[in-house]
Amino acid sequence: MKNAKRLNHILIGFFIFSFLFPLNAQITKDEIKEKSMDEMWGQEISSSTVLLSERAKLFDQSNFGMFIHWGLFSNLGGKWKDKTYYGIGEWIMNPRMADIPPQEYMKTASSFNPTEFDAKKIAQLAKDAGMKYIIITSKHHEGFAMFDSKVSSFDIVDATPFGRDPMKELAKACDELGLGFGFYYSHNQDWTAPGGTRGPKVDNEGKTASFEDYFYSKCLPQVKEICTNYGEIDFVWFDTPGDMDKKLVVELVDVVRTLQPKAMLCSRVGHGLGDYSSKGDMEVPLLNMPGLWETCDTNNDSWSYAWYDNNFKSPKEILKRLISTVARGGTYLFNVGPNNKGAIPEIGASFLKDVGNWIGKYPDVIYNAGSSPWGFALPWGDVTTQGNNLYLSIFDLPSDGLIHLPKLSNKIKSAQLLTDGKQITLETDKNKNWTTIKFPPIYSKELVSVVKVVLEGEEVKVEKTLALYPNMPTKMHIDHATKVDNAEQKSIRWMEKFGEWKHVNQVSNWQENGSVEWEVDVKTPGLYYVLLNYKGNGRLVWNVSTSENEMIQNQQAATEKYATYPIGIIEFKKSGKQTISVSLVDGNKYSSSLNSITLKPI
Ligand code: FHN
Repeated sequence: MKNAKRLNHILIGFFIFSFLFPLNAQITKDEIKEKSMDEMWGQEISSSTVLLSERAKLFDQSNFGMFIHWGLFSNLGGKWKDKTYYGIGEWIMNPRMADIPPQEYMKTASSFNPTEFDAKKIAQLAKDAGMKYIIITSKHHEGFAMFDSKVSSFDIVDATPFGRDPMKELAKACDELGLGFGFYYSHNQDWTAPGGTRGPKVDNEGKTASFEDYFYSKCLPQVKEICTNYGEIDFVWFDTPGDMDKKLVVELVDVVRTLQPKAMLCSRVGHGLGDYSSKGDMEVPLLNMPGLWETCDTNNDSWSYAWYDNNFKSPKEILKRLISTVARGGTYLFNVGPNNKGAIPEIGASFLKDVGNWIGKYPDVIYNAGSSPWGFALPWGDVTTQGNNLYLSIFDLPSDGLIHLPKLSNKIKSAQLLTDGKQITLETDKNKNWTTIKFPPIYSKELVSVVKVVLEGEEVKVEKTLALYPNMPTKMHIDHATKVDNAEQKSIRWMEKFGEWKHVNQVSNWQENGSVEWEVDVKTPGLYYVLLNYKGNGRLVWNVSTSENEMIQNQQAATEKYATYPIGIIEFKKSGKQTISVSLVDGNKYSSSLNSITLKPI
């Protein structure tokens, strides 16, 4: 069903990154600081012919998969020579973390003995979590093969006391449980193979090694191995292509297409040769996106196991991010990191089981679900669809229990709260543009309550303008703005801890008369608090005005991190469509960066 909508978008280009990493250049530590890992992502896909194919089904319909980062880095767990390095654990050997020389790093394999690895248990966890497939690191940037590789002895069978091929065991366990299975493979970066990007520049004999040397002696043959020795696989997830030569990427893709015609390739293979687009790490977009795409996210802060990282996302947070990804039209690939013993940390595992229990009760919210007709999340939660049925997932129930659906033209046949196996019919009310569902005054123990709304009419008809809610704060991001004048709008991203990405759209570089405008449909006239979220320095004076010529102006502090500040109270005198605009009156015009405005009923 999502496919049908997607066919309207035959050519989809995600040309996001213009500066790519120079292949095989001599890299200094300073340059590494400059060339961040995001500059190596590849998000574009060139065609959507895959949309109708059988092989797209698993990805397109299941909407939820397990990602696993497991490697030699898991044995170190974020620690090197008694010192802890905070950030994504799989990058520990990088100069920005512990800066471990390749030869020294490779020796750590002799102490890697993950005796608690239990493929059946991991596959069962994915199944219990409601996930439909597993994608696991067969070789990450460190260059260590987590499978039995005949091409390199730097692999789990030859170089560790463990001596087993865990990928064989996991592929089999997935097959037995009816789960899809695929491999992550770092094709461009290889930090221990001579010639690999960011790897040694010379081989063991001191001879200069080119990228092609690495590619033909290790990368291509290993990809043949993972595509030959593990039965039918569903995915090959290449990562950080950087500016790899197209000819080489084409060769890799040919190998996968020949040996595993059913396997889907993510866009990070490079050169637009993937089947679906992979968003930036940990990025759940705010607006619906067409085409086949995925967001990969992790259950704590790091992708791989780090001893200190128990900042696990709660079951409710996971559900919110999963549902919102599906509501935007995407698929959610959620990562876990087994530890040095091969076991998945208990807290994260138990949270995933809670998620799975919830999905078991509300499968229609996730599987084969369509995106929200509103095109963005609503203040109380988000909406997914099955044909003409809306599934309202309520993350934050307003205190008056009224769930407002703005600008929905269809009449409602029925609205039912799905709870504890029972269906409770809810009262609904339609007043001009606003449909309201009355939530019963009962205590729901659900992480996220679900209301199924059956609509009249052939198709769902919604006008996609923003609305001002009378009973909840309405947060409007730059992504939702209808106009940006004389100021610069751009998407930015940064790492909180090393490798932990945050993404926002912001407006900065304010010129004379610079402003950002949002169009909102006001339900209830009255007074609303105005809060702005921004970063900058010193103190800033902001002006907020409406199309009814109401205006407030105030000064507030600014910090280098985004923070929310109250600006004052503004009045909406009439209901209906109005605009609200924000401008920077005084302060650093270049660096002051606005991210969102929130209007809160008093
Ligand atoms: O550098 C990797 C990182 O370690 C991790 O594997 C993520 C997962 O998407 N991919 C790269 C950075 O984007």
